[in-house]
Amino acid sequence: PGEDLEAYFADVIDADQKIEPRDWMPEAYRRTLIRQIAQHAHSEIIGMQPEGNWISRAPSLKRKAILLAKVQDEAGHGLYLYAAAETLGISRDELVELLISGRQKYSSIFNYPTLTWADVGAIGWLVDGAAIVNQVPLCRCSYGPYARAMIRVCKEESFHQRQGYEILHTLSHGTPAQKAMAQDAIDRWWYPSLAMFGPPDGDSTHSAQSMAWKIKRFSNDELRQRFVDMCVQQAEILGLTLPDADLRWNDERQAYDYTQPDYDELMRVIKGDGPCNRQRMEHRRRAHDEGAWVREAAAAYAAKQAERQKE
Ligand code: FAQ
Repeated sequence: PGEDLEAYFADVIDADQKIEPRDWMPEAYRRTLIRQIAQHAHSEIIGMQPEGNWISRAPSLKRKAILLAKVQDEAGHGLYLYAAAETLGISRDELVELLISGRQKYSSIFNYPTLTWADVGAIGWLVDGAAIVNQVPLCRCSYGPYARAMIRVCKEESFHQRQGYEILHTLSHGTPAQKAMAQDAIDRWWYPSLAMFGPPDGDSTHSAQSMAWKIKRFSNDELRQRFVDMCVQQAEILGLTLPDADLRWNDERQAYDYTQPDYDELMRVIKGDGPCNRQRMEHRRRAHDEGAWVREAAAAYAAKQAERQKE
């Protein structure tokens, strides 16, 4: 590239302006964004499975309608994100192939099972809560299409988080068995949710470069801390306990001290060896294969329309 182009790119980043699809960008910047946005898109799509598991067993028609809407939102987020990734010069077909062949990842969190209805509440409160903490700064990411997609996604995530919190609040103020079910769900989802923020800063391979490019605005540990600080008070209001005996306010740091998640477990889950990795991938492959006729029909229809326009 010419020096002018590189200087222009650096100036845009420096001035907190946006890089747009037609602008020159370093190849590594493009590759990092494709990796992160694709992983994010795949997470939304795979993330429909754990909650989808409860649509047919939601405890009331109202709960079912809310959950259906939430899972549909996740499909929508996946689509915005695939569209944002496509502006970087990769096709949707390629992205789907990279997921299905296991060459691109999705968030570790979706490899844990949803055992009870309370898990739907815990996912909303903790998993969507963690997603918001991670994604609000991405609204200021240096790549325009990703930043803009995040604004809408975050608004919907806020509703998702509230619905999860409300499920847990209802259970926690219900019968002793319902309260115990809510507590059990929090006990199982707390540490996997902390692990969503990625490895600790010292082991995070991409953070320094991504922060210099203003793709990431805060480090993994900074966001994890922010999430812990947010959850403590919310748990108190719920009347439920976070499963960490060492959780305490640190006056000096003005933040809560807390127990780190098991990062060896995170690495195992990322590498494909979590409780539900195989099941999630099998389901996605089967859904993709079963949808082949829809893609073929849509392509045939588009070809026919294009042919007609020529006439
Ligand atoms: N899971 O150097 P870093 C949602 C990988 S929310 C799997 O720190 P980076 C909403 C990482 O890719 C979930 N892999 O990496 C929802 C890298 O591997 P690579 C999705 C992980 O990128 C709720 C390696 O470890 N949200 O879907 C994880 O700078 C309910 C080294 O790590 C996003 O994707 C992990 N937890 O920081 C939907 C947000 N952590 O690629 C449905 C956007 C790390 O070199 C239902 N992404 N890795 O092979 C990000 O902010 C970043 O990519 C991080 C990781 C923070 C996740």
